Order: sequence, then structure tokens, then C-alpha cells
Amino acid sequence: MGTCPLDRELMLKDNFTGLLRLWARPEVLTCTSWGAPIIWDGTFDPDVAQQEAIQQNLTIGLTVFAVGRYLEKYLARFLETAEQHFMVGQRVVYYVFTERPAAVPRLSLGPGRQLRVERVPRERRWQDVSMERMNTLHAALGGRLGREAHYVFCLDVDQYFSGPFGPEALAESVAQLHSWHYHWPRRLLPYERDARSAAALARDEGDFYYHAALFGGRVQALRQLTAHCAQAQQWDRKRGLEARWHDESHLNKYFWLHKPAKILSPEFCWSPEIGRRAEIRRPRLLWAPKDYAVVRN
Ligand code: 2GW
Ligand code: MN
Repeated sequence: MGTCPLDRELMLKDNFTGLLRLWARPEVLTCTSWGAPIIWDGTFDPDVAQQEAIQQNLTIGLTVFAVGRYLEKYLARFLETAEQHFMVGQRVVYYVFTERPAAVPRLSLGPGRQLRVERVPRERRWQDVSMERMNTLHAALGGRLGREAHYVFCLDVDQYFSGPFGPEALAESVAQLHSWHYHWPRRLLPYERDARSAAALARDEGDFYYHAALFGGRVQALRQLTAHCAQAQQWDRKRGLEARWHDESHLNKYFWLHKPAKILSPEFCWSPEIGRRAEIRRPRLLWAPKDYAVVRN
């Protein structure tokens, strides 16, 4: 159910929050055509979100993969900044997936926060490291993670928190606007276009281009999402295909078919290389610099 003023039912029931959202950020899109909020800085009250979450006594999962050189390069900063900014005041369980559990940095965690390390095999190709995440997440959501968390966020490790990232981001399913593509016309978005691929979107399909570096939602919704993506990747592989942006292409297809309940503005996962943009007020998560020569071989 949408919570925007475009949603007729809610317009009667709760038009105040909806209109507030429009007034707060008139220069950006704050509601999708299907009535899902796109949250931008200023369109939500973090204290209200915090109180609501505390009343529900939630546990929020945060998953991250750190395989090969990505562990030394990115994991410590990712976790340290998550301690400062991610769901502070809530119960949090981190799941770190790696092939070298012993190398995971030891962190002293805040109250109510736990870290679990799970071993995964090291894939030979980096594309497989990225795509295998869907299978591993699906299994984890069906196991301990799924039993102990109500909501889960699945993140890339090559980024770090730079501002408060709290329960305002929670919803049944959550997608992230890609910071490089949020203002591009639909026909130029880098979806998979090969009609033979399970990830294919036609020229007149696609709502937004979502970034696979961050997605989330309730456990059951994510079970469905990860099952779809893992299955679609397997179908492609069997036919000798690999989607243009790997798991991200399949995620975009999934969210075209199953609309996200909430969308995060690019402020929630921003690329500092883009430079200053008037509408980006307070980035919450920043892409870490990539040194392709070092990490991609
Ligand atoms: C990935 C690419 C090249 C070399 C290494 C790796 C790699 C990735 C690795 O050696 N070890 C590892 O743990 N990873 C994990 O996969 C890690 O969590 C990383 O954040 C994630 C995705 O790889 P990444 O961050 O290099 O990909 P990006 O930043 O280009 O991401 C987008 O596109 C990807 C598919 O090509 C994914 O969909 C990703 O979610 C997107 O953000
Ligand atoms: Mn990344």
C-alpha cells in the first residue's frame, strides 16, 4: 500500500504525511506512480520512525559480503561506520559472509548489536562472487538470519556510512535509486536489453534504475526476491548468457515485476565522484573509491 498523496485511499486517511512530503522537497519526485514513497532528506521525521520501530521491538539484519581483497580493503570501515550510523538504538545483527572468517576485524559493538560471520566459498570469477550472493542470501534468510531478523538490508561492502541511516528506510521491500542514473530518461537506462535473458526489459519497460549495492525489506519479501534473482541467473547461465550488470540486472527486472514498497533517494547511497548536486542534501552512505587495478584481478 502506498503512503503518498497519489494514493486515493490514503489521501483521505493520511494526507498530512503525504502532503508534507511534497511540500518538504518540491524539486524532486517523492512518490511513485504506484503510490510508494521515495524518501528524501526532509520528507520524514527520523524521531517518529525511531519511536515506531522501538515500539515494535524489531531486529534488523545487515548483510555484507567480503571475499578476497575486498575484506582488507573495505570491511573495517564499512562496519565501523555502520556502528556510528546504521539503525542506532535498534537491535541489529550483522552477517558478514567471507571465505576467511579469521580475518574479519574484531569490533566492539554497541549494546543490542551482534556480528555473525558465515563462511562462503571463493568464486573464481568476480562476476560469480557478486551473483552468488543471491543464492547465499536466500539460504541465510531461510535459516538463522531469517529467524532472528524482521527486516534485512543487503549491502555492497565497498561503501561506508556518512550520516544517519535509520528505521525511516524500513518497508516491506526497499529499492535504492542509482546515483548515476536517477535523472536519466528511461530508454537510456542500462537495463539488460537482450530479449533472451531473464533480466531483459524492453524499451518501454522499467520504472527507475535501482542500485544493487543496497536493497532490503521484510524477510519473506527478500526470500522471494533472492529466489527470483538466483533462479533467473541460473536460467541465463544454462543458456550461456550473463546479464549486463549481473545480479543488478536481475534485481531491476524483479522490481519492475514486483514494485518496491519504498524507494530511497540517491542520498542513501551516493557516489562522491559525481560532485555537488543541489538535491543531495545529506548523504547517508558513500561509495568508497575503487581501485580497479588492485581489486579486479
Ligand atoms: C567484484 C568485482 C571485481 C573484483 C572483485 C569483486 C568482489 C566483490 C570481490 O573480490 N569480493 C567481494 O566480496 N565482492 C562483493 O561483491 C562485495 O560485497 C562487493 O561490494 C560486491 C559487488 O561487487 P562490486 O562492489 O565490485 O560491484 P559494483 O560496485 O560494480 O556494483 C554493482 O554491480 C554489481 C554487479 O556487477 C553488483 O550488482 C553490485 O551490487 C552493484 O552495486
Ligand atoms: Mn560496489
